[in-house]
Amino acid sequence: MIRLAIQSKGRLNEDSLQLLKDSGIDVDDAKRKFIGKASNFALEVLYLRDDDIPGVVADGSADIGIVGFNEIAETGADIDIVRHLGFGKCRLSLAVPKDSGYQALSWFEGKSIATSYPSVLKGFLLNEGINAEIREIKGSVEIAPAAGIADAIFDIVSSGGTLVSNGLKEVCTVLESDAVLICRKGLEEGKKDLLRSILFRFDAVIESRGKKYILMNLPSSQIDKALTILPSMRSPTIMPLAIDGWSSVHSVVDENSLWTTVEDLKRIGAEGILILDVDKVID
Ligand code: PRT
Ligand code: ZN
Repeated sequence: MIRLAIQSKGRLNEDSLQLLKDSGIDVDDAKRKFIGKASNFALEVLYLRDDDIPGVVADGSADIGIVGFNEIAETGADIDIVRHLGFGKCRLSLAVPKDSGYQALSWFEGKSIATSYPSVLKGFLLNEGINAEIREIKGSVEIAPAAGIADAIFDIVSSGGTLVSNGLKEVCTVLESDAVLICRKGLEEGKKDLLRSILFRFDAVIESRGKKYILMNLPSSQIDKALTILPSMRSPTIMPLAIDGWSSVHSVVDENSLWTTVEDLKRIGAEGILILDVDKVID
């Protein structure tokens, strides 16, 4: 049995549970429970506040955990980062009132900065040689300048909408973050096997995200051109059709470039283009 700590509620809860589900691990979404068990895998799930996850994994109360990289950076917990999971993307940034006349980092000299991430901020200021006062506050950091609590803030930003609606502008990104899978040091062999099995599944799910399977009919004379348009994990699969002079071409493409790829393929004579979801990718 291996014990995984995830956020009980909040921004990472749903995506963490979805990743387990997509990996074929069934756990009950026990919002009000503290501990749950997978019905088809030797896994226990601890539902915790995100702030507590690094410490609980470091002290061995849980073996592995899913938490924002920002929390690891702040707590400095003695754990191993096993994978960046690609969801919960955000950044820790400095922001100032939009009419502050900010031009360069030296603006912060002698100023006060409100944050829930004092440790990351302290490291950054030290590195930049800036003397500023750090005011630690737990929540609603973005109202600090308007409330006269601090001159600026250092906080999590995602879309940036919260900053704008509080009359602030982002001036410096200090740390990029996403959810990470963490592991305690010195995991026993049996648990390492379970972790390897979980990772194998997570990787297949993560690898498939943002990918589409595309298949089409193409005049065989155009295959050389198609090969320059289509990236694939190795190379596209090409099979002759029953009609002479035509081939069926299959490939995996990135969702971001899907439509430009389709347009390019149409231009060289592709027909009957099918686009399918990719469920898992196993290298
Ligand atoms: O209750 P618990 O302590 O577990 O949760 P929490 O309230 O401390 O954390 P929660 O659920 O808000 O966030 C959990 C994790 O999600 C964070 O540690 C980050 O790793 C990640 N994450 C991703 C974010 C955001 N995006 C985000 N936008 N965490 C917080 N925010 C805040 C941001 O500070 C701002 O105030 O959401 C607000 C909206 O952001 P904008 O820029 O989109 O407007
Ligand atoms: Zn928290």
